[in-house]
Amino acid sequence: MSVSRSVLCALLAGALGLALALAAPAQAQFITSVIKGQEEAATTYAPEVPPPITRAYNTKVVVHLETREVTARLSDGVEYTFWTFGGHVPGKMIRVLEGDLVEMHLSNHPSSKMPHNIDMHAVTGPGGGAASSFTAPGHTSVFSFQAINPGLYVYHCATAPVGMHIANGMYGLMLVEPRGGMPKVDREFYVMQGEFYTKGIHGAAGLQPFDMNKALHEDPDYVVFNGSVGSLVGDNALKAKVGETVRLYVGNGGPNLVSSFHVIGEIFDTVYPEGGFTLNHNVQTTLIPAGGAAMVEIRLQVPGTYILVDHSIFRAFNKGALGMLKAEGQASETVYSGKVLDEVYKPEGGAVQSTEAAPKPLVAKSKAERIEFGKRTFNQVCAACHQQNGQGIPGAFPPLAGSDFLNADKERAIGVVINGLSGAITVNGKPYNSQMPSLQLGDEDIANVLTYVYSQWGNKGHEVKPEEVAKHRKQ
Ligand code: HEC
Ligand SMILES: [Cu+2]
Repeated sequence: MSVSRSVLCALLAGALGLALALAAPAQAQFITSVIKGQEEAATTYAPEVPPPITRAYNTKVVVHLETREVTARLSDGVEYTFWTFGGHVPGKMIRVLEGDLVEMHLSNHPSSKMPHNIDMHAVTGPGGGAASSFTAPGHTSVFSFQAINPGLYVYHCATAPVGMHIANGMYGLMLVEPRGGMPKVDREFYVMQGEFYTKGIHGAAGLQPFDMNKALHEDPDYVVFNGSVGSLVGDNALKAKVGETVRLYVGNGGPNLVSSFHVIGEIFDTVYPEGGFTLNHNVQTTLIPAGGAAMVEIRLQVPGTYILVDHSIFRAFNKGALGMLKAEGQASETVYSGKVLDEVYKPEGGAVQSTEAAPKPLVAKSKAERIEFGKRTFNQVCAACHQQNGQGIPGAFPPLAGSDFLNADKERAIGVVINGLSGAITVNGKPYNSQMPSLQLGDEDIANVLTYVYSQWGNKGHEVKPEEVAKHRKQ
């Protein structure tokens, strides 16, 4: 009994050793691979995908990305100030080869109000590069990494408040192509989902500011592909021919929602779930997590218009997560016999009903209670930028702790929290020239949060009453 067991153990150990020996060389090969020469990365705006890499060696790939804050169309009649990598949402797609040395140059355009950085999920290293790429407006940061693991990876900004930078559109995809290349297909497209949280409801016209509260509640007004409603609809539809194979590189920037990615009228012949290389076949809908990606492949057999959706279906028909893939060519009546209608498809946008009721504010009965309620609001809303200890972040967010600016003028402080603040200011002798958004807080909340702030960190201890906030609004 004990003999046969030890024989079995020896056999197992031998088999394991053999497996390890077989696996080891391939691993070792690319990590220590020689880097030959240097080239500029091929990058593309969605829905274009950079061409397949045909090199049979590793090189240093130089990637230039520029962060820019731009006001552009979110939907018909609706504008939004996007924070972007490369001026568009999603950011430019980057394609490198497994084992390449990637040298990232991140430039923040001088017109930016905010510092930005980049967390690349393809990076093996702390913060995915974020710690090495914090970049003030008008500066460039450089860092490099080896693309060790093949796959499809999200990159995004990770500057505080991280959620706000992502919610404003700071994400894109990087493909680390496996050695030997991806299998050949006829067409490749780049599609990335993301949500937007606006002060007005879906369809409300004009320039819409970011709404922090809706973002906290994960309740977006817009869920879109490639940065705007209709970016892949009508004339902008993806186009292919019957008989062709199509691969979609699909990312999800979030910041909050998981996508149930589906193409109406098609079945994914192959899915690379989560952007890795365990293949799945014959899939109807694939989950793409926030901050994740997948490759899906379709062979087009029947002409017509196929609709890309997030199958959390109100998002598709009421919030914008709808695109089109048009296939032209010969009908195949065996595969599909019905009449195929190809007409302009009008999503229901604009007519969304809202029954949003304003939440009841916390009404404080004493100064102590006001401070207690204000602390909650501070931690939920203000701490993302000014930090929980009120110290702020040098060069980006001014301190509230011992702030001469705050303590000098209570009326002005009320105005800052009601309206937000932009332009050059000096706090405790240090210059700031950035932007605080209007946070859409009610009178009670503002009174509470400012009373809390004044009660902390050596500040002057003023109480701010809701009546004072209301009075200030009327001025
Ligand atoms: C998204 C980031 C952000 C959030 C959230 C935010 N602020 Fe600010 N705040 C800023 C920035 C940036 C400035 C400086 C603006 C400038 O340079 O003109 C600022 C300036 C201020 C100032 C004046 C300067 C000073 O240090 O005294 C006050 C007061 C202030 N904020 C209070 C608040 C309060 C209270 C909250 C929460 C209700 C809040 N802020 C939330 C970014 C933010
Ligand atoms: Cu950013």
